[in-house]
Amino acid sequence: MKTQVCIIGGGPSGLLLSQLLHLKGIDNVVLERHSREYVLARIRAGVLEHGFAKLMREAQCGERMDREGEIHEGFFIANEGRLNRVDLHKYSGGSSVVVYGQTELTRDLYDARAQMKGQVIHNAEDVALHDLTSAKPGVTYRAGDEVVRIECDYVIGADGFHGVSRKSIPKTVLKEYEKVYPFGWLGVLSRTKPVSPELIYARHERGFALCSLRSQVLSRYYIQVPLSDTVEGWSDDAFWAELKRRLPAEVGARMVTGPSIEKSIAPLRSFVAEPMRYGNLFLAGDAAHIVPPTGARGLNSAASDIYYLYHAMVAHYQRGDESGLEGYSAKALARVWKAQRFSWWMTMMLHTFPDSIEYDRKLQDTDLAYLFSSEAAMSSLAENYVGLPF
Ligand code: RFL
Ligand code: PHB
Repeated sequence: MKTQVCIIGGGPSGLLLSQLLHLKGIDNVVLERHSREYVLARIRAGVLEHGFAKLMREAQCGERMDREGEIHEGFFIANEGRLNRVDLHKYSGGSSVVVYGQTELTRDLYDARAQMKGQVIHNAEDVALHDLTSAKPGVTYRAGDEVVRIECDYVIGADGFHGVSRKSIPKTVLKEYEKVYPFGWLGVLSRTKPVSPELIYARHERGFALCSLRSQVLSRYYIQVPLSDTVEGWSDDAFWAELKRRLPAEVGARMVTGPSIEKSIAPLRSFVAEPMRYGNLFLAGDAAHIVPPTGARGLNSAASDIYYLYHAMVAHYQRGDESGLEGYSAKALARVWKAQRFSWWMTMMLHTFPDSIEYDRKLQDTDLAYLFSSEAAMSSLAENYVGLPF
């Protein structure tokens, strides 16, 4: 099989790039290890930047997002039993974020790919990358007993943190930066009315909690848990009781509880791999970088990679202009590191660290006190949360 661009990974990064390239007449194939149902069962991001939303519209996939997504102009930070509002609209010069689930966004991308007869190959096993530094790299995968080889100009590694692409770059070339946090987030999705129309990030000595939502009838809640905890060890009742304990009393009192329809634990990690290009392989999204979810940056950082790659590919194929591809890694990493800084800061400020000393907790108090007393600090938070320009 021959194509121009072979994309590994049918998550949001891979599908969005596939759709954008197809619309510009650039032939591509997506290889996804799992089934469509499996990918759509993963509950992940909920908050999108407008830059991401714009890219979805450009990909002709924005219709349902614009109809069903919610515009949020602020969120709350709860501390010491009180709610403090972050006015994103005011402090970001009139911007906001879109609350629309990654599951729905991925479904929209799959539907668009199917409608345009885009090639998305599911259940592609044993994907392997070959000849990445040659002018004609190849990708092989197994479908049942058959091994298929795809010849292409470029390979895009959009196969997430555990994918094969990043691992195909020699260790002598790749530098990895990593920080692992000593806790995870236990998330519950429930068909209940959200406790607050806007998100609540709660700092509490028992651990961080987050009240988020997918719509006005679908809630998404998280609590910080030790890494040794298991999903089986947390009954729904225990989850709701712990969540309420970590929220201001008036918020806990109005919480509507119900059965969980999804429950999972995600460890928190900061990670960056440099460079994001090796020969004719380009990494994008979680394949190259991970953030703890506290700043809602993960998927949004993937979006800027896709934006840069898309424009670089179009410049190459339409005008023979190589500058975008040559500058991709440096340009993407500059924005990636800013998202890393912001996510790290939000995480450090709002979580309870098992080994923290009193001095650390005083600094957390001071960070929050400064935030809510300084217009400059508030503007910095708002600017980062709504998303830095691409
Ligand atoms: P994905 O979504 O992991 O998709 C990669 C795809 O590649 C496939 N794959 C392979 N395919 C072929 N061959 C192989 N060898 C393969 N190995 C893997 C996988 O099956 C998969 O389908 O990466 P992508 O597309 O880069 O997207 C990244 C986002 O998923 C991620 O950054 C966000 O979910 C992070 N995130 C959030 N981001 C935000 O911007 N806003 C949020 O509010 C937000 N909340 C979150 C989050 C992530 C969370 N978890 C669970 C980590 C909340 C949580 C709890
Ligand atoms: C979510 O709704 O899943 C969500 C929202 C905001 C975050 C992280 C996750 O910071």
